[in-house]
Amino acid sequence: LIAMLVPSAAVAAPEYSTSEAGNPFVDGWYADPDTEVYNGRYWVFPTTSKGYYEQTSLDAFSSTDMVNWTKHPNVLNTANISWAKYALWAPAPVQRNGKYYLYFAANDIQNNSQLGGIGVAVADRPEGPYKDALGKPLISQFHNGAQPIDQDVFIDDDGQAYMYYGGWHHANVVKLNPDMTSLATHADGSTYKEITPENYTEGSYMFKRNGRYYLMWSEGGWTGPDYSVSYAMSDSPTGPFRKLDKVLAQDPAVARGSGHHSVVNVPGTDIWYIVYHRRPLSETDGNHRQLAYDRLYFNSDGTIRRVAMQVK
Ligand code: FUB
Repeated sequence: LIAMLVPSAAVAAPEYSTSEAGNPFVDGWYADPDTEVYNGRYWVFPTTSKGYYEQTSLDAFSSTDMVNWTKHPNVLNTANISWAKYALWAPAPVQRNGKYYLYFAANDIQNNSQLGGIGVAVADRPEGPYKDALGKPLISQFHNGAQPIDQDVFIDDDGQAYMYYGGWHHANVVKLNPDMTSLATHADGSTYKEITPENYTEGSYMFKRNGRYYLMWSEGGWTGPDYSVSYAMSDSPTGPFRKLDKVLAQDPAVARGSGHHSVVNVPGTDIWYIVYHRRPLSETDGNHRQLAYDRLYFNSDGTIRRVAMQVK
């Protein structure tokens, strides 16, 4: 794995945190990794996978070579979010105008009838400290059946920012204003546009390659072995999105429950990785999830090849 993922003159360091920084590439139970490259450094922001009442803080990890990782503990904590009493999860980082934004889900409006949903925190540096920008959620209600969780923020080449999100088998796309903390409307005047593809469960993710938009999402139940990732392609960031294939799934020889991923491109190359969580074969606890990544390969027509999960 290491040989594949160091495309240029990355220097191997004498120590690796986890078995030569293969999979899992960091220690500990983590899930839902979202990735960004900030100033030549790879950043991963995952859920601290502990269980609903204990997931009260988020850690981040950074690396210049995706081999040697530095842990940045407690970049965001519910103690600093007035409306977030319980779980904090599925962070989504993005940079704009010199500010670093971290979108997160907090509380569970479905099960606890409490204020919750998708919030946004902002910092001057990738490692934080991140501060709640609004003092309330950005989205706190179900719209089109979508639970306000599992967001991903994507900024298109024309500068328009979109947020893809949704649990409970429904996905929406909303436009963000340039301030990144308020919602804009679509051309038809609506705010929440449903884009739910076939078999969608949660974990939406958007990226662009060669002018084509790729919507990806997780299927199945996240506590089960068959959690997996599928994708669609479109010429527009708002779809329509038709499922093309399942590209990441359990492998009884490697791991189960592989899903809730993100995609990272090595800048200046056509090298791509899928960064995701998976459950070791020896584990059945839903929260025993670890961070892994593997190469993401494309066919000449732009379609994605199925991922071969590496043991390490
Ligand atoms: O980590 C909590 C939940 O697990 C996420 O919201 C889902 O996407 C699943 O990965």
